[in-house]
Amino acid sequence: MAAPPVALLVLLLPAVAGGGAAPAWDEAGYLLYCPCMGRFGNQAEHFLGALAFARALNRTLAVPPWIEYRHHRPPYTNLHVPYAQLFRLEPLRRYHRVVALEQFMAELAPAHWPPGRRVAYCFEAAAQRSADKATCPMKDGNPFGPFWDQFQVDFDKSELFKGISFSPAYKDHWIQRFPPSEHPVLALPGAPAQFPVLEEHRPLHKYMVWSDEMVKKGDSYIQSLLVRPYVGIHLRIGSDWKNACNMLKDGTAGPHFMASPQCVGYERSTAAPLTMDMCLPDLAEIQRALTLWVKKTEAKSVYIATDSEPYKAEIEQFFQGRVKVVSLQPEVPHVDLYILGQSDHFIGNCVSSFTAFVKRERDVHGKPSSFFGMDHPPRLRDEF
Ligand SMILES: Nc1nc2c(ncn2[C@@H]2O[C@H](COP(=O)(O)OP(=O)(O)OP(=O)(O)O)[C@@H](O)[C@H]2O)c(=O)[nH]1
Ligand SMILES: *[C@@H]1O[C@H](CO)[C@@H](O)[C@H](O)[C@H]1NC(C)=O
Repeated sequence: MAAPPVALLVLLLPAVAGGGAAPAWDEAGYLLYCPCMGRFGNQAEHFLGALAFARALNRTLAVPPWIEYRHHRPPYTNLHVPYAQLFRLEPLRRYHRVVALEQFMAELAPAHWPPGRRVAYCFEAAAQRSADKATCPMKDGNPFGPFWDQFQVDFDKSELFKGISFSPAYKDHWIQRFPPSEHPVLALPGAPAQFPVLEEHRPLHKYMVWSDEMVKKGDSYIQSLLVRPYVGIHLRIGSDWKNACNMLKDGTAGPHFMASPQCVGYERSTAAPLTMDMCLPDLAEIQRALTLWVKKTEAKSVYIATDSEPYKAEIEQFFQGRVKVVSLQPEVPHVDLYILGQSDHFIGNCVSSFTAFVKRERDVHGKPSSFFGMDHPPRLRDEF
């Protein structure tokens, strides 16, 4: 290939290097946080809450990378995966102003949030654990330390608060307590959000749009492996999950346990009971639900996503070879999420936030879902 003229190179280079000039500084301030709780499903729920909180405070959200715990295979450490590798940033801007944390650090922090002026904000109760009882635990332990270290961030000072929560109802308190003129960058040790995601924030999932790369990868798997219509199932049945579900046995957990409001309902007083079949479906329940939905949808194939064994042979046996059964067990869990999201019917695990991601995505697109142990979940506030 002939070398491009120098003039063209000059025009192209800044664009290739990541968007040209630094974005303008937002006088309304920024919100930074570490997605330091849980794995992908948990981080995604926190992300939606944080997005809503940033908008309530009218601060630009610095969108953090996802934290992936890769301790059993290379690189044997935490990976920080830029948001834009999995999802597009642009659709988020239809809801609120965002900047990737990587871009914030590279292009805005040097002038506006330099070392020496980095303030941490946390609950008084969180600072109680520190030696002087007044320092926010921003970098204590994993994943907190490595998260900020990837950007060479140390905190110089702490601002403590109490008596307020991240609920949208406290928005005016936050603005009065920390006006952006004096507190331009609000950096928090964790997400300013609840887990599980509030019902009113579920619709924000529509702004989480898969990146072109993910769509391409996911669609090519669907085309080459599956025959439509297909039923997607999420088998969350690994040993850590078995232990968690055992807490249901003594009845102390109640109907709200991890992501379960998505199927039992958000209102505690009217919540449906949470059964063992919902948390840890056995082979009999998997057969029952799958046979029902394969028949109803006249499915030609079944896709199994799992954290453990896929029971492929057993499931093939249910249908005596009349249905194609596929389990990819991909390197990255997002491929499973994508394929489940695109299925003609989805059967999930009510307690799992991994399932919850798929359920929300399908709800905002009007696609049908059910759960093991519950064939007809109630409608949630997703259609605004
Ligand atoms: N590839 C793949 N990974 C899964 C599947 N189910 C669970 N995992 C892995 O296990 C993790 C579970 O953590 P979360 O995503 O936070 O979801 P959760 O089911 O609520 O589980 P906890 O966080 O352990 O309570 C996922 O992020 C995946 O890494 C699956 O079907 N396929
Ligand atoms: C919110 O922030 C934007 C961007 O800085 C600003 O233009 C707008 O006036 C702010 N809105 C309110 C209500 O303060």
